[in-house]
Amino acid sequence: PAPCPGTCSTPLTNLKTYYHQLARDNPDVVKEEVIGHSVLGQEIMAYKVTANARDERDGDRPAVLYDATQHAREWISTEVERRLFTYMVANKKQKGGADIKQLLKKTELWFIPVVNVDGYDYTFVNKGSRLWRKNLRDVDGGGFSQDHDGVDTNRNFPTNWNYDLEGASGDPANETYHGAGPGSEPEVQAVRGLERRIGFKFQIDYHSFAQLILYPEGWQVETLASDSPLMAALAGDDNNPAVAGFDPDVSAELYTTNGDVTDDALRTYGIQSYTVELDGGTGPDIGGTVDGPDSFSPGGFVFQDSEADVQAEFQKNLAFTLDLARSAKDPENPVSHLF
Ligand code: 0X9
Ligand code: ZN
Repeated sequence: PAPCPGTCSTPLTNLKTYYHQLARDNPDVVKEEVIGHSVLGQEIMAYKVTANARDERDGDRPAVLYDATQHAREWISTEVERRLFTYMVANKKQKGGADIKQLLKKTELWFIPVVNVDGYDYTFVNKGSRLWRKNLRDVDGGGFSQDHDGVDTNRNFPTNWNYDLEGASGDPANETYHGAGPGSEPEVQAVRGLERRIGFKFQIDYHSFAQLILYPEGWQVETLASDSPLMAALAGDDNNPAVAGFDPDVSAELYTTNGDVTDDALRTYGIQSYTVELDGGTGPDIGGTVDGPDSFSPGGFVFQDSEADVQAEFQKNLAFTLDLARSAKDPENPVSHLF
């Protein structure tokens, strides 16, 4: 199928409208921003949630970045991110319990709902594009084709880009094609531009579907031991993980990848950056696909079939999200629901 971002599908437009309306209705705590444009020229959005969002200068308070959907097909990451954002805004006045009111006075929470906007759009075109992962870069200039185009943005970050091509590829046909050069992709530049400008204390980059909490480094097998006891402590251990049922680990333990966002964020900007691999669910695919879900089995990238399941995935992840937000003001003395 041919890509037709911005015209052939509505989910991205609907998502944008959803975030925009919450921003418009809550100008006290939300500021909306365009942080860059995709390969096909679509806007990449970010939302800052903090007290007096529009008067406070960006980055004046300790900040945390939550971003989602580098990989187009990982729809659960988009939906969990949406609910995290909604939760923070909806509870802006809450003093008891999680005390979001106080949290927003002390910290800035930033959300990038969809890093790979073109790719996300593309997964809604039809069955043949539902499992697309990369961006929509026309690598060979001959018109976009699934066979030999697209860059995996999570292999395109400059830190250790092309180091040994472990878990990354120089072949445009490959699912993990790393791009023409370090940071060549505009989606990557948009994320890095925000990282550089704000200087986040923590980051979560949401993916699916391995149920993991991963932390740097992940670029070579020799880095199997983390040099960040703080990140490890916040992630928890196998018996007591920060997200129930997930395995915390150094990311090289999963597999090495040259040029992922977390290694780059830590090494370039000192951001303690996690990959959280959500549970992709096991139910039938509910579509958004033009042809419908009949006899179509996208395996672990299935989108949960009920709002209750998506809500449960969000609920399960909320505590860790809040841990990082609460720890941002003094990372040396982290706050965790685990200890
Ligand atoms: O491969 C990825 O980019 C992530 N997994 S996914 O299945 N969502 O594609 C994990 C990246 C974690 N980083 C390292 N293992 N270095
Ligand atoms: Zn992913």
